[in-house]
Amino acid sequence: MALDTSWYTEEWAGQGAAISLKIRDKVHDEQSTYQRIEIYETETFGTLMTLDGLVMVTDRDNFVYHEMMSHPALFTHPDPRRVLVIGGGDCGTLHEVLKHPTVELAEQVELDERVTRASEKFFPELCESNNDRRARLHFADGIQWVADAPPGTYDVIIVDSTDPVGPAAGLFSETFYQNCFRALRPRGIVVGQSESPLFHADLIRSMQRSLKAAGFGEAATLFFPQCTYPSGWWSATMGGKNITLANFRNSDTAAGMFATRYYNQPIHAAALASPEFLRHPEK
Ligand code: AG3
Repeated sequence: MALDTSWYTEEWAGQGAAISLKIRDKVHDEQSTYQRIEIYETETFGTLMTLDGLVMVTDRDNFVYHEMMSHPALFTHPDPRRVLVIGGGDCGTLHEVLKHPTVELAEQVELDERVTRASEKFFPELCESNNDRRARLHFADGIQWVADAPPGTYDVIIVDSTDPVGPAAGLFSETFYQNCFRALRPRGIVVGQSESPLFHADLIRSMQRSLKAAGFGEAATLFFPQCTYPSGWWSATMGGKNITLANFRNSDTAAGMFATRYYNQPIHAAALASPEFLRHPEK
């Protein structure tokens, strides 16, 4: 299907703004049980996957998001061995998690198996580690998975979800965080993608409040650019169970245990700095 000279556009609901990417071709279009999965070849951002018309991943900029969803939490934990990824069906987060030599088990619980199958075909580099002996791919409801997990199962839980609407809404609730708290071992960390600081500051504030109400002693938000997501500015919010989120294994990150393209020790420290309007909720 040749669509030369066309543009893909995601309009940012209620913001009077949008992102457009020039596309060469549409290479996949499928309605799964849960959502519409579309894949395009773009002119300058490589392959693009959208779910229900919203940008999920492009070849060109996904490294920033996937590294920031994984490495800050994993380098804050003193010894992350068992990691759960909820959502993350493109497997990019799983790929970053498996770079950590301490990790013994990385389970991914994605609702829609079709997202992972499409990703295996169109984003092979994100799926490179799917056959790692430490990786387990499950296709199930992540909310139920965490509710059913025995207490103290995981060291780190990463919530790589879609926007907080539809099936993903429950992944931003206090009940879900209570279940995460229970499913984490002492010193455990939960981190979830928390949308745009510019467009969704209230969501970030409410996530921090819900994490604390669910028992997490500390909540901290990481800020980073993500040029193809709404506003181009994104965040991830962590909750720590008896652990200080401001400290991390500096020496390990600085030593460059493995290759990254965005994350490093100064980026980690800088990403924890909050803008004024989020430090003072009234602004
Ligand atoms: N997770 C974040 C998707 C949110 C994007 N929102 C939007 N385009 N409106 C994507 C999955 C990456 N592994």
